[in-house]
This record gives sequence, structure tokens and C-alpha cells, in this order.
Amino acid sequence: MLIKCLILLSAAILLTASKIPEPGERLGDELTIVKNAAATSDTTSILVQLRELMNSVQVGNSTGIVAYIVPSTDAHQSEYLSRHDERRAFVTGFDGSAGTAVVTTNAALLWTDSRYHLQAEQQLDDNWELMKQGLSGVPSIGVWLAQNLTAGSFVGVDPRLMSFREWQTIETQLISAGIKLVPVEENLVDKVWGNEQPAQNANPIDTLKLQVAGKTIARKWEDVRQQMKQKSVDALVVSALDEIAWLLNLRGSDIEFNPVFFSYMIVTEDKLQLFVDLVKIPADFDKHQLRNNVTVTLSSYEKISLEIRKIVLKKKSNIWIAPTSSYYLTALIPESRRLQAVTPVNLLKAIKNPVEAQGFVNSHIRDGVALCQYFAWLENQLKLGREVDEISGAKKLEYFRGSKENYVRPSFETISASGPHASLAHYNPSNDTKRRITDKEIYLCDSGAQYLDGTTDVTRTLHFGEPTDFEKEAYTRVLKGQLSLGSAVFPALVKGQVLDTLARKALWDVGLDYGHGTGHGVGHYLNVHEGPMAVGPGYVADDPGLQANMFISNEPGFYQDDDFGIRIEDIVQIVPAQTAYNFTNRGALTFRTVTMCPKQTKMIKKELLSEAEVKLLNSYHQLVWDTLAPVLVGQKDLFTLSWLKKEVKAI
Ligand SMILES: *[C@@H]1O[C@H](CO)[C@@H](O)[C@H](O)[C@H]1NC(C)=O
Ligand SMILES: *[C@@H]1O[C@H](CO)[C@@H](O)[C@H](O)[C@H]1NC(C)=O
Ligand SMILES: *[C@@H]1O[C@H](CO)[C@@H](O)[C@H](O)[C@H]1NC(C)=O
Ligand SMILES: *[C@@H]1O[C@H](CO)[C@@H](O)[C@H](O)[C@H]1NC(C)=O
Ligand SMILES: *[C@@H]1O[C@H](CO)[C@@H](O)[C@H](O)[C@H]1NC(C)=O
Ligand SMILES: [Mn+2]
Repeated sequence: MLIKCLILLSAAILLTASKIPEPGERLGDELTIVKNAAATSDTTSILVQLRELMNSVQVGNSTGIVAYIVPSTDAHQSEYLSRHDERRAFVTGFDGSAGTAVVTTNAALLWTDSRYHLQAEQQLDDNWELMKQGLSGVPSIGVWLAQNLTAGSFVGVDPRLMSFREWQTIETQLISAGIKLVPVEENLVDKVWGNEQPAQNANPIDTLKLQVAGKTIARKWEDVRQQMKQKSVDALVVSALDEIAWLLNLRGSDIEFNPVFFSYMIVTEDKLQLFVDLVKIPADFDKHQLRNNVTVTLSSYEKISLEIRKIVLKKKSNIWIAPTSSYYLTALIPESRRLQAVTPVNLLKAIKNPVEAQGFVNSHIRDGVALCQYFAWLENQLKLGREVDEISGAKKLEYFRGSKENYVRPSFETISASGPHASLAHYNPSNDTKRRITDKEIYLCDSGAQYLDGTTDVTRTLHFGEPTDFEKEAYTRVLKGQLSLGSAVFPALVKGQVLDTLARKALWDVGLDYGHGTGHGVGHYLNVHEGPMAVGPGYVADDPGLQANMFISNEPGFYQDDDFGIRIEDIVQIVPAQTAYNFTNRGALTFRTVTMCPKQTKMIKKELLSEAEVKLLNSYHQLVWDTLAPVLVGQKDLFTLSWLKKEVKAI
């Protein structure tokens, strides 16, 4: 499975108006419909069966839906999926991480963004039309359905697999054409998939120590209750898996790379109710509850809808649910009783407590040591003429990380990309595509790890030989943008969108740009992409404004098709800034970089940097040296130490 890795995006983005451009996304030519005879799968029989089932769906008094939407998400609107939930990949044969399929009585279409156009062209068989989302002239799903279906017909979707917000967008587009979007409760793809569908994961849950979590469940619950009181709601429904894991100081492994477990929660004044497959509950759960001064009421996973119905009947006041929760859960609550807003759990989780913040800093030091060990090793291998490819390189990096304290697993699939592969913002090497890493072309490495005390996500771009003048110019302009954003001072609570241009200006000056966002939140030993804030050119509906102790990425880039790509990514902590004035008491904020790894100075055209930028870079490198050198000395790794000394040399 290909994993996206740059920017916070849910599958929702595909369908909503408030869309963040994704990595590699471009505005471009006309709609292209691609057919492919040499596809990797044959979906004919799947489509025949699916259409039969569509014909037999009961909608009120009539029978049959004329179109069925297959989103690529799960019942929790997760970005990364378990194999059980990869329904769109099963139906289409296209296994990229983003895309939505629509099957009508006589057509089958796949919408995906420019990161995946090439891959989709290769994987889709003749039954499918590729809708190159993002290109001008390509209609959105709702618009296409409204144009191509007849009035009075029904479009179906599994209501668990579509957020309320996406549902509303499509529903509105269809209503104008006299078409109705209807929930089809039984998943038609699952019926076709049958026994071949992988079982849902039910891996054991782990408890998180308080020395790592920094706050008891009881105290987190108290914070949530306060916000519930302010908004006069009786109950809060939580369906996002990372929110549940954070609130309960628990972690799981039901989804690769994301330490979460399938579950729902309902929070009220006097009850914390967790809906989960009870076999996952760890043996030390009673102790965990004692340490956290709390009792969690356990119910089975499926009971969530029954319990929401009960609360609706029993209580009079409002129920809080995020607009990103499923249409299915949302529709259980009468419209007049809903508070639809980002949950208080999501907001509290984004602002790291002092223990979480320290964990971020500590884990980034260990991660930085591993990165330096990898790049030093790699440079030496190439010097010795040894063969290293994109996959064996990524494995070596994982080996170095694996030797570090608190290491758990990678936080996403490593983007280890040499030469033209680096121009594909989300390239993951495979046995078929892997390229040798050489001193003749640029090497881009975007990787990260889960540690018990933090999550990392870092990109460095290096050239082990002689970069071209244009490669150096592009690198320098990307670096200028990163330094500009990283040193920005801004009033508290400005939305991330406001800062995005700072990271692009040096590229824009000469007519260059990049097609993805600039920053996403990062979870604390949780998902590598988390909201609700983001830095990007698009409007982010749920952005609460930037606040101290949020941790986000700072990752501008530049991509030259079929040639090379550049991205430099750090994780930054939002901290108070020292300013002469204080934005009339709104408060001044800035960033502190926690990623510890040199940026290759060989790639820099110094004449393009201002004096202030040279100073910023040199002092960052001094900090990296001061932080990592003692660790390397302690580990007697003098080989990496001498590499580091060379890389941090002031320019
Ligand atoms: C369904 O059919 C019944 C009986 O024929 C009729 O009373 C009812 O209004 C119909 N409902 C809808 C939604 O068409
Ligand atoms: C959908 O409608 C558009 C615009 O009318 C048309 O060009 C296209 O051929 C239609 N596609 C299908 C599959 O009917
Ligand atoms: C545990 O919770 C109770 C009631 O909420 C509170 O009074 C008590 O101080 C808490 N104890 C600890 C150790 O946090
Ligand atoms: C790729 O090749 C390696 C070494 O030959 C092998 O161990 C691995 O299983 C292969 N991976 C896949 C996905 O085929
Ligand atoms: C600036 O404003 C913030 C927010 O009101 C406040 O917390 C902080 O103490 C102020 N700082 C100074 C130096 O006045
Ligand atoms: Mn990132």
C-alpha cells in the first residue's frame, strides 16, 4: 500500500470544498480519461456482482440504486487503513492511499489526485475511467453524479464510511439535480469480497505510563467536561481513534504505523464509556484505571449505536459530535440536538502537556542520532563504491532507529527516493522500482518513527556528488522558505493558512512552487498526521488557530518532474516569542525546531541567502552539534561524529 506522508489530509478532502492541495498536485490540462489494457487486475466479475447487489437495494418503496460510492476510509474516518478496510483497492485494483470509486449501472470511475495518476493508470483495468482530480475540467464526484444520472434516482453509500461533512457536500450537489443520496447499511463491497476479505484486526491494547502521558485520564476528562459544560452538552461522542487513544492513555496496533485500536467513546458528566472488542483489554487495565483515578465503563464495539439512541431518549440537552464523524453516527442524533464541532479531545490533544513536549524533544534527539548514523554510513558506502538501493538504504535507517531507547516502529512507510523518484512527493520504493543510490543524483529521504515518548517525521535531501546549478538554486529557495517560516513571529491564534506564504515566497520570487501543504500536526506517540490545525494554502475548516505547545511540521519542497525533488522537513514546537510589544496582549509566538539533523550545506548557493538566513542556519547547526555530539561521544561513535562535524561547519 502506498502511504501519503506530507500533509494532514483525510479522505474527506477528496470531496469537500475546503480542500488542501496535496503533494504533487497541480492545476493543469483538460480532463483525460485513460483506459489500460495491461492492468494489474481484472475487476469484471467484481463489478458484475456489485451491480447485481445495487439493483436489489431497497430504498423506501422502490428498488435499486443507480450509483454506489466506495470511499477509502473506515468507520472512524481514518487516514491509514487496516487491510480489512481497503475496499476501494479491492474493487478497483488501484491500491494508492487516496481515491474514491463510483460504480454506476454502466460506468466505473476512480477519482484520485495527481500523486497517483500514473499509478492508477497502470493498475486500473479497462472497466475503469480515471478521473484526474485536481486537473481543470475534471468534475468532483457530486457534480459528475448530478450531470450523469437522471432525476429521481438514488445514489448509495455505506453511511459509516462517509463523514457527515462529505455527505452534506455531495447531498447538496445531488439535490439540485433531483437525485437523492441514501445510506446503504449493509456494505455491498463486503458482500462481494466475502470470505476473501481479511478479518478486522483485534490486536491487544497497551497501557501508557504516566511518566510518558503526563496527565491522568481523570484530569483529561475534567478538561473535557469543562468544555462540555460551557457548550451545554450532556454527552460527547468520539469516533476518531487517535482521540480515544489519547484520552485513555492507551495505545494499540490495529492500523499499521498508527498506534490506535478500533473503538468508540461516549463521554458524559459521570461516565466514560469505551466501546471496544473486550478481548483487546490488557491484563493491567485495572491497575491502569487506579493509576489514572478513573473507572472506564466497557461495552462491546457494536453497542455504540444502541447507546447513542438511549442517550437521545433519556436526556434532553445536546450531544456533541465532530463534523468529521460518520454520517451514520451523526444521523442517530436528531438535528436539533446536535453540536457539530471539533471535539474538545481533539483540541486538548493538539496542545502537548509539558511531559509530552519533553518527550518530543527527547525522542527527536535519539531520532537525530539515528539519521546522522544513516547518512554518514550512506555517504561512506557510496565512497567505497558499495551498492545501496532505495530499499536497502531505508532498511539501514530503520536498523539505526531500532537500536534507540523507546523505539517502537516506523511512523509511516519511508520515502527513500533517488533522482527522478524524488520528484514524486509520495514515492515508496518497491522491488520493481527500487533505484540505486549514487553520487550522480539527488537523494530524498522522508521518514519517521514511533517512540514511546514521541513521534518523528523528518525529510533531508542530499547530493553525494556534484549537484547542478538549478538543483542548488531550488534547494536554497526551499531552505529560505523553511528558515523564514521557522523563524516567524506571529500573534497567538492566527490560523496556519496565514503563515503558508512565508514558506513559498523565495520560490514564488522566481516562478517556482510546490503542490502540497507546508505543515501538519504530529501526534504524541500517535498518528504522524493530526489536526485540527494545519499550515497550507487552503482554508482548513477546523483550524482553531496556532497555540503554544502545538507541534507541527515545517516542510516546503520543490519537484521537477522526471528529474529531481527537494523537500526539507523539521518538526517545530510553538513557543512564546520575546517581542518589544505583545500584539496588544494577544501574545506573541514563534517556533522552536526540535528535529536534530544537519541540512546539507553543499546544496546551498550562499549568495541567495541573506545575512540573517546565514545566521539562522549556522546557529541551527551549532545547536545540532551541541545536542548530538555528546550523545555520539557517549556511544563512542566517532565515525558519525566526524561526519557530523563536517556537516555542521558554519557557512
Ligand atoms: C410506500 O407505499 C405505501 C403504500 O403503497 C404508501 O402509502 C407510501 O406513501 C409509500 N411511501 C413512499 C415513500 O413512497
Ligand atoms: C457524463 O456526462 C458527461 C457530460 O454530459 C459526458 O461527457 C460523459 O460521457 C458522461 N459519462 C458517462 C459515463 O455517461
Ligand atoms: C481522584 O479523583 C477524585 C474525584 O474526582 C479527586 O477528589 C481526587 O483528588 C483524585 N485523586 C488524585 C490522586 O488525583
Ligand atoms: C523483495 O526482495 C527481497 C529480496 O529479494 C525479498 O526478501 C522480499 O520479500 C521482496 N519483497 C516483495 C514485496 O516482493
Ligand atoms: C503577552 O500576552 C499573552 C496573552 O495575553 C500573555 O499570556 C503574556 O503574559 C503576555 N506577555 C507579556 C510579556 O506581556
Ligand atoms: Mn510530514
